[in-house]
Amino acid sequence: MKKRKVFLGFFILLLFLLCACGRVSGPEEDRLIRVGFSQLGSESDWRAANTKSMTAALSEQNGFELLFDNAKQKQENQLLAIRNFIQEEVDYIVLAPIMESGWEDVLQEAKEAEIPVILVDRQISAEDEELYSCWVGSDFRAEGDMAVQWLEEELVRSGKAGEPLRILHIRGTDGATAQIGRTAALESAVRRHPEWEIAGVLPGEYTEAKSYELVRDFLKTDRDIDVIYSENDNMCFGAMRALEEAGLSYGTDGQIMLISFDAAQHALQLCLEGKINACMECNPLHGPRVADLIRQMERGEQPEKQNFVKETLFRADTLTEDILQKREY
Ligand code: GYE
Repeated sequence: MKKRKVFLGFFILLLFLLCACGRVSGPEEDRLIRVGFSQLGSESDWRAANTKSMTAALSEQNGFELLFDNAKQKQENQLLAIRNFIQEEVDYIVLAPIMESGWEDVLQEAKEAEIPVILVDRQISAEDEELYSCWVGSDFRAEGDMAVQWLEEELVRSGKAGEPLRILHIRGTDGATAQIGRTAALESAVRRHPEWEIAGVLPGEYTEAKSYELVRDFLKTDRDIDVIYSENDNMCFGAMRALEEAGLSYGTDGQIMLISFDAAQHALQLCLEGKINACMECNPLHGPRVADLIRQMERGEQPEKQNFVKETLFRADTLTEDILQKREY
């Protein structure tokens, strides 16, 4: 009897010790990776899809603790957010930079705090490549080139190649990589085509409201437009509203051709209906890609510095309900 009690006591002690040991190694294994994400704003459908993808991928369930900050389209808010993440001693900083310039100081601070920085979506212009670990996003120049190529082909198809063409250009936020690339593609095409003319350049800041106001005012003095090149879907929606109010028709059956970027759900639906002639895809689903980059770095691997996603152009004349149904955003 006594022997049995001693044995039981010993067994309980052993169990206790095992549990205690388990507890020492437990939190290390289950530790969540702390990520501070500075999102630049919530200006567009693209951005909403991007935020959704990022927050879903960097969830607790997937092993992350996410500190999220929406900078409301202001760089100073992003600088504040990053400094806050450094204070919080996060494991990684993810930055969707509103524009390319102005990041050197704050990223130097992150570097000194030994916090790796991952850029997502747009890029930065800093000469020191060591200021960030890697970047994932789109090739915006290639997007612009594809859109312009569609226009060239469309003009050939409709027998209008070589005729004068007036283009209204609605630009995204100045200095953003997406703006720089898409604008450069159009400007280079205009240089190739002496018969093409930029009728006006409107700084739409990627929002529907701003674009609507600018196009509405523009049309008061100039209605002789053949094409609208809108650097995102939401600005295209704003332009459509202004055109309707001005009594101008657009789309496949109208007098003005519309080219849009992003190709999010609503824009694609309008493209299917023939209201937008061509939608250039810009993929916002970077969440799983960023999570993957972090996991690679956690394993001690150095991911590729630049990671481009593949994209395609949708045309009103070839888009189908079936394609639309299969889209994720
Ligand atoms: O095209 C636009 C958004 O940087 C790719 O930003 C992104 C752009 C996108 O506001 O809708």
